[in-house]
Amino acid sequence: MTSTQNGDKTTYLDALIVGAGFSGLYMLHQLREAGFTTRVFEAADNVGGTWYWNRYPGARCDVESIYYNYTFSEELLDEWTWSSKYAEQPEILSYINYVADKFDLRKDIQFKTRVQTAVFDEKTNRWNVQLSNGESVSAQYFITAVGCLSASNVPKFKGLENFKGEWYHTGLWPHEGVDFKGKHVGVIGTGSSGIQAIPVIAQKAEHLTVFQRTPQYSIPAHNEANDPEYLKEVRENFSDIRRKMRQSLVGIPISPGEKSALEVTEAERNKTFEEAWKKGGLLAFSYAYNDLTLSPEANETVASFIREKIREIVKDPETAEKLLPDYFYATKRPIIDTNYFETYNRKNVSLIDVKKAPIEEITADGVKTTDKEYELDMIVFATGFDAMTGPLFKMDIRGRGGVSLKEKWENGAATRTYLGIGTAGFPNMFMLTGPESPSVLSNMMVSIEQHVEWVSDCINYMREQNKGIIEVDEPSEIVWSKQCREIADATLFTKTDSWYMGANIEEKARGFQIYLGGVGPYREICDEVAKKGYEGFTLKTTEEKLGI
Ligand code: NA7
Repeated sequence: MTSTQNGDKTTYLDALIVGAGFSGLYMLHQLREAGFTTRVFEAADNVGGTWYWNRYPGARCDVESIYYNYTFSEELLDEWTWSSKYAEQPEILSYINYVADKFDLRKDIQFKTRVQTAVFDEKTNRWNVQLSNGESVSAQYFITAVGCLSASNVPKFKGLENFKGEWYHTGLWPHEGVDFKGKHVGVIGTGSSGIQAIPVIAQKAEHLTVFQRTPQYSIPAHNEANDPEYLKEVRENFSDIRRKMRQSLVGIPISPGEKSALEVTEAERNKTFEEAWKKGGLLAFSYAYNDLTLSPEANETVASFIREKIREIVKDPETAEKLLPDYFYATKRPIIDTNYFETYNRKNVSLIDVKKAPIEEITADGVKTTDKEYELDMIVFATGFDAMTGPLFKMDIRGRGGVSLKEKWENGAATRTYLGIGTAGFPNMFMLTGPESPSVLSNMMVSIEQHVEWVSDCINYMREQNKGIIEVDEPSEIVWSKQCREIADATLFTKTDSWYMGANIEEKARGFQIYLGGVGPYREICDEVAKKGYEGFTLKTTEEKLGI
């Protein structure tokens, strides 16, 4: 469906999509169905996005599988069955491949091809895109479907190049797998990835040394096989479930408790928390009361309950003490695990506190902290991602006047978007689950479908109205970004150093770049904007000049 004009080997498209993860695939499907010439460019050699790269041992989704899939196709919903409550990475990747085949998406995806630069040409009102294979594309619409957690972060440790052993990052895991047998393995990092990988690696390695900077609250996932009767019930009621997911705060059809943690007795609270611990899952604790992420005192009730659980599970009191977190619960991504704290009762596992004795360098033989050197055959970096803006900044995206997105957003210090979808000065560019949308603080599948449908409706509307250019008005993004910050500042989220705040990347500016108002209210705002003819954007025909 692409065409080459004027013998210049440039491919002309209606829409270019970057990334073949969940958002890119659905965007392709929607636009292609509507008759737009569309192509996806993907760096990997297959579909999957984050689920293609994150193949580390124990990788699993922390949103229940029944809510973590596309909902746009009844047929697809009927055809697919998730085997367990929290799907493992290989099963999720099979699902994505199944979707790609079912909707015949691969023919419009170019793999092993990175988008390197994307420059808006003010004369043609099109995006000129350069690819890693030397090809050029001219597209009317430039759509980023790059995910929020795809730019992996290996901290700049001195001496890594001297390490004689093997090293890996959880987010760039080798496809052929890694053999831990007989090895002395070090894991640096105890976020979601580290906490999922550590129990699995511990069972295989000769010895595992965990280098922990910040101890984490983690609660049991209680993963189990999905009961066929339960799945049948879910299928029969899915329209209702989908409606509730869409109207909810985080894309999961559960509402937060209505009471404050401080208005009940300690005994009642402990009973509630005990039930939450038994139930497990992402929201069991944070939704137990309505003020756990708002009030420091309320937060401390849950924090101290989980600390007590850690003390009960971990037999060595010194190790238990090192594992006790002291930040506000849930202000870093809440973590659910399978036997994480229990793993520290194994004889072949040791825990090193690198906040107390920081890592000085990686040596030829292992990791050297200010205390001592640990000899290792292998290092696993579970050190996370340059989140939100990281994947966007990996491309050189330039809008009007040749200004790059990185310059406009001052390397993340002044990120400004309207609805997390567009930004002024970058006409016809749409960001799927971009900064300042609910994104990572929601069930990504709900947010992805909502963004994709909104963007495809918008592009269809443009065609119907004979418009060729859509651009965010600067005042709209000023108001939206301010609103995002105000909502976040009223919570405890901004009081903790986390990747939500950009605090995990040394040179990155701190700032909370997620819309916390909830996916239900957010959807209403986006729908209202569309209903009012895309209020807050300026729409023009390609012949008209856009305001400047
Ligand atoms: P995270 O959650 O960012 O975790 C990274 C971990 O690595 C975390 O424990 C960090 O400690 C640690 N880290 C990062 N840099 C260093 C250095 N320089 N030294 C020691 N330790 C370090 O990434 P994940 O991959 O686990 O999870 C990302 C998301 O994917 C997750 O939240 C889910 O949404 C899915 P810190 O806490 O910064 O002190």
